[in-house]
Amino acid sequence: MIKREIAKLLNEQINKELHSGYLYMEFANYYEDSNLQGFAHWFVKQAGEEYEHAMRIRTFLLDAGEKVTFTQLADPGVNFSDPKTPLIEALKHEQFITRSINDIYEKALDLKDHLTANFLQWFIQEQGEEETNAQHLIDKFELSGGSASALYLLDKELGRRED
Ligand code: OFO
Repeated sequence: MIKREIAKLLNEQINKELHSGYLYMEFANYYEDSNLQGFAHWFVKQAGEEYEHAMRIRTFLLDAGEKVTFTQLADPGVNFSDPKTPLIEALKHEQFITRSINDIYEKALDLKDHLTANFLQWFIQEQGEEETNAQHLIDKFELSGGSASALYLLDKELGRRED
């Protein structure tokens, strides 16, 4: 049994993960429109991961005998004027998700819900990796120094992301 309060937070976290995917697909739309198909591909892959995160929480809740409910996804509400901005927004978004996961983890520990706390360890690790990846994208973009040829090569590299 997991605590009711925790089940509610995990349901909300499903929505946040789905929203992350929705947001990243909008980033991909922007990059497609900017002829940066490699960047677009990278964010399509990331959106797929977000969907998997949502389903991982859904399965956990169902296995614990809890009801799962989805709510409406918010408009991504993004409007970019240059290709670096989505990368910065992605890092900020991952930091927001990390705080959200950490809050649920701390609440689970407060309520002695060790099953959920243990389940969330995977997400804590994953968030560390996602923040690192988001920072690396910014670093690589900055290394390109605005040069079209360097951006072209970075786009090619990002287009090779497999998972
Ligand atoms: Fe689900 O890890 Fe990103 O947001």
